[in-house]
Amino acid sequence: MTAVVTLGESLASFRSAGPIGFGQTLTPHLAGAEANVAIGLARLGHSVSWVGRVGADPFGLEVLRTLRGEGVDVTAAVVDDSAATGLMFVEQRTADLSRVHYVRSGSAGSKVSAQDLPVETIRSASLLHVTGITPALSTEAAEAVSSAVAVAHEAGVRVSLDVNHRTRLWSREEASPVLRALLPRVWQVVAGEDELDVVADGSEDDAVAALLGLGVEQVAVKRGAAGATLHTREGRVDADAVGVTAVDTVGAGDAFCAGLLSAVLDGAALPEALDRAVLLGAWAASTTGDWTGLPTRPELGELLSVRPGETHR
Ligand code: KDG
Repeated sequence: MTAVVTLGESLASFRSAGPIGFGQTLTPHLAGAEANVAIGLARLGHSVSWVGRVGADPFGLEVLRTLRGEGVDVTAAVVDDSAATGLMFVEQRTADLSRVHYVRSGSAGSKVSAQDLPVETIRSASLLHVTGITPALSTEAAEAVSSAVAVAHEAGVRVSLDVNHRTRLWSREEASPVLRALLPRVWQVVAGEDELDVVADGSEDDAVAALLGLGVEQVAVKRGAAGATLHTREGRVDADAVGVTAVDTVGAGDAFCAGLLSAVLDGAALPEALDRAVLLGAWAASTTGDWTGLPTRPELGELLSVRPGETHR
């Protein structure tokens, strides 16, 4: 039985080692916030299904092959021969500045619709995980998310929403009403401290109080190298970030979600759940690629005892 269902767009991402230019090398990878979370969960031994559309092109087939290879169920995924798989380019402009360029308008992934949902799989899952990226892609994609959330909520399945505000896809003003409409059916909100205002107003305490007042049960706030906080009606739990050498922070937020959801599935207490979330974030930030360096279950704790430059023999 599938423990977690996630819904979104998976893309082919092309990464540069420096400024993008003709004659430079780009390395292809699988990207997409929901796919990253799915792989993080699968590596920790959880059963997870990814739902979405890819184009009938080499990138779409490679997306499905990679997800399958990582142990993610893609039986509900649709290969759409009327549109291309979405692309993104991650340009390492300087050592400290990465820029994302999307070629995804009208992509197969943006055409995901409520008709694509594996309703019975969602109803029998423990969790549904969605992000604020998918509703930005198209009206049909926004309806697919809202319908999946309704199906899950009605069946008593906990809904996790990562705000994941992508300014290159939509403004705060556009995102706010769409994501806020989902909140009464959402069990967990995950947000960076700079994007909490997309879903609630005021200071962090005010925003959290408003979310809990709507029926949200837990709110995770990510602060990058400054750690994270998990708020519930019982109060707050804080965790420091795990001290690592950050080489690539893209995907760290998705890894954080995977860690949190994994701990929830294991029935862990809140402090342990938050610790696992920041630990997974550290694995992602200290390895290259959105998800390539994420740990298997036996590797999970290894990062906690590592000193810079260490070799385990
Ligand atoms: O969270 C990492 C994502 O940004 C990346 O994999 C692609 O989903 C993505 C997006 O839309 O930015």
